[in-house]
Amino acid sequence: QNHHAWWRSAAIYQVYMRSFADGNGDGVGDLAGLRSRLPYLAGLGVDAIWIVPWYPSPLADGGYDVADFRAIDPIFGTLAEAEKLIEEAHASGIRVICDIVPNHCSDQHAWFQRALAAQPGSPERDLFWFRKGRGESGELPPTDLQSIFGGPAWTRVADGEWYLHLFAPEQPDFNWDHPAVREEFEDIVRFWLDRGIDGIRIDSAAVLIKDPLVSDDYEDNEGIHEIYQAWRRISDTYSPPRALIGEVWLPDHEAFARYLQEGELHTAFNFAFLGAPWEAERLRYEIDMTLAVHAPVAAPATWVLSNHDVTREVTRFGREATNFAFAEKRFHVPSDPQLGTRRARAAALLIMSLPGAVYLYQGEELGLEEVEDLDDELREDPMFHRSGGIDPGRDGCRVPLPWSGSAPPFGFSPADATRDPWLPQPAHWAGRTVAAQEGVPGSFLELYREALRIRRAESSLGDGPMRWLEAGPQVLAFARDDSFANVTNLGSSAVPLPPHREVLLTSVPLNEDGTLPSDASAWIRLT
Ligand code: ISL
Repeated sequence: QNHHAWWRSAAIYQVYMRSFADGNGDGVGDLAGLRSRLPYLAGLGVDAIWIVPWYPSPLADGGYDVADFRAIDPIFGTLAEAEKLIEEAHASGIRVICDIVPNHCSDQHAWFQRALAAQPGSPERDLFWFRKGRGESGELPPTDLQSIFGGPAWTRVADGEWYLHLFAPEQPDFNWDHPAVREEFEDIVRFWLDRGIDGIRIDSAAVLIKDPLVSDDYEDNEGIHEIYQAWRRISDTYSPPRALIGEVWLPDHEAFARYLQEGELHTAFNFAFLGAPWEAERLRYEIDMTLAVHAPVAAPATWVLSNHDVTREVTRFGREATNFAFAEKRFHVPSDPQLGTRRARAAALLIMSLPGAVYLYQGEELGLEEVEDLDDELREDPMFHRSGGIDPGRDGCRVPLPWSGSAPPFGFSPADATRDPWLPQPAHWAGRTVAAQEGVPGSFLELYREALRIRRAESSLGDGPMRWLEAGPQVLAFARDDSFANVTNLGSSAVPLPPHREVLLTSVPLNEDGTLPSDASAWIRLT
């Protein structure tokens, strides 16, 4: 590992392009919109953007159903525009990460269409997982495996065979035992690196290898590491070096760390804070565990408060009892937006001062909450549809961003737009727009901007050591070097700050007596 590589300390901003900015007025975010907002991102102070899949796709899973891995969906623009974006982002000092989805493709992908047209047992079908069903006439799926989005993981085709899909039926799984699949993806990796991409986010990275007839266990199987070792050999031939970032969602820490060993991925998302309640002891445990997992493989830790798959943190932290990004989606629990906002601000200062890289999800910097009252007819997520509506799905964190103005589309689309935003924005977002927060002291946006500015200026922030400081039971306090410390108070009463020379930034104003209020965080210069 290169100890000064940019991804070890970066603040990486996730762009959910459909909902970021709409340049052509069709109600869907696009490359033109993103390009026009690069000055905003540069002003925010992020080091890189990660763009979720931008490939041609029927959007059965928001673009994670890819029909062609070497092109751009016309709804977003063209390949030439993507290349322009990369160039312009680089000129603004922003690196670009694209999202590769190796586990599956769209059912509209040419390979799957050819497999459907071919005979059972044909080489075309061997690129996927086609199998005969059980029962007298094969009317039962080959196994009882359930898909991650709910319902059977097998779907039957016209000639009676079944194919495997760990996610939606529109997302057939590739057969990674087949050399043609491996070669194809190595070529796709080269294709994007050749276009100047600085890093690749690898979707569902741990589930590629499986033998569904033998076992229901598709996570972290034998042979998975060779795939990424081969990708690493490819990325190592590029200069400057490119980052391989895994979405490695595994409960077993040692198994997780194996993806980060020498010669494999550079870094992976740490989702520990997505499932952790707002509770000091638990967060301290997650922090210690995260650092302990990364240390032996010399990989940078990463911190994530939200992404396009989970309930937004303002809503999560506004719930007294839990902060379970997934469970609470199924069992609606009321949320106090004031409390959630306060805690989300403190959480932001916490993660931005911990060792390693941070991933920020668009809208997080505006303090947006989950939109929970979307009409069922508007919900697109297969998680909602496949669960029969029991799970509201992930649309509520994917609502188009409010940029300016007092009414929808809040500058998301141009004034002469022909369509409304693809998901409706709440009217009260008038107070959350970029324009409403820009330059307003104490706004959510200005807190993020100032935190990112200090993060860049302070050499002890980002990757590097930390040490815990003595603090009360509901308080997390740690120093990054002899001069910088963070104190986060998760308790219900105010606490004194340790001796300090200067207060650099606080999530809410300190009390008059200089103490740190409850649910607040402070960055201080130690004496
Ligand atoms: O398995 C899970 C929960 O039980 C999830 O963690 C799942 O593996 C993970 O969310 C994968 O997510 C990624 O791939 C999906 C896509 O829908 C998501 O948006 C993406 O982030 C399928 O491509």
